[in-house]
Amino acid sequence: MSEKKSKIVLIGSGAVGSTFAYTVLLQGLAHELVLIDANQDKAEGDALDLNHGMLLAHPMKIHAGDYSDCAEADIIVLTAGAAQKPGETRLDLMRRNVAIFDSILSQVTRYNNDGILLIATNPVDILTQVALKLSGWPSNRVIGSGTLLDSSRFRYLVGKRLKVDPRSIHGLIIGEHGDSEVPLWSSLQVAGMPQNDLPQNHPWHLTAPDKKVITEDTRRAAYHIIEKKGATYYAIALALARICEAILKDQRSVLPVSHPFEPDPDIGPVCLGIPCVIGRNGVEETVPFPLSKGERIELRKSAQTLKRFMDQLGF
Ligand code: 6V0
Repeated sequence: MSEKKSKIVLIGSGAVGSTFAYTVLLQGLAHELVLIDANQDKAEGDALDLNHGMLLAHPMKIHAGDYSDCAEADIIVLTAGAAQKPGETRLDLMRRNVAIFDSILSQVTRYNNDGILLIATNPVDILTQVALKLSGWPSNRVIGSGTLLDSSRFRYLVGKRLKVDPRSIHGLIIGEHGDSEVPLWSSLQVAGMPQNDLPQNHPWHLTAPDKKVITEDTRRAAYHIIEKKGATYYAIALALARICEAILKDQRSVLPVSHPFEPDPDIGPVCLGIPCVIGRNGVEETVPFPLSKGERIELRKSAQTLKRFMDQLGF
């Protein structure tokens, strides 16, 4: 029996999209990768450039295409978006990105109705919810990159402070990918040891000021990078590739992605970063997670922030 060939379609071959495409090639993640962009020359140029490195990385089929190539795609990754214009409000930018998603998704759903949508375009939680509604696809198959990148930044910063490999640190950021995100200090573990249980004289103990600095540095990470080089793309590209890997290899990895969650019946379900089991069907399960009283309040606020934007957008 021949193995089913895996296919990823990328829509938006800008800084994030083309770096993701390069990551897919380096990791040999799929049999076929199709690049679509409103700027067709950019998609074609990227495809050529990537093809010229193929024999030095992984053999796979990479080409620029159009929406008919979405047929039979396992994953359709959306990194297309408008850049903020000078003086433009966050809400106006959101409205333009909603309009872009509307036109893209009406095309995608003409050719594919059983793939998985993976959204990275910002504001990612809002656009995941918009994509869920516009596509009409079930929520297990519409995934936002959520707080995977933020959690990776968080673990990196905790590891740096403790001088420990971040892979030995388990910790999550949940909620909005953005200013209201919530670090779960109450469940942080270092080498399997709950951080909160460590005595003050333990080398891995974190003080309240340490936590404040790490929280702030995690929240401000994107701003710092954008101040220095105008955009962030390497780490988000790796985060997107990690989600694709979990899906295509049916790994059932627990990753904090954007998925509908109801922290309070008064707010109702909103898409935000929560830990989910990711496998061949996308979100296979959501994972119940413990919260301290303070974290519960912060998560509620984060959900409220997102709900307000959804209401303003009329969704
Ligand atoms: P970019 O380099 O401007 O690329 C955007 C691309 O989208 C361009 O190539 C455009 O031509 C293309 N595009 C625009 N409209 C359309 C359309 N209708 N159809 C097809 N293609 C279109 O931006 P960059 O790659 O830096 O960022 C892309 C998005 O990712 C932005 O919304 C960022 O804010 C967001 N990010 C999300 C992150 C996350 O953690 N979720 C992290 C970093 C960036």
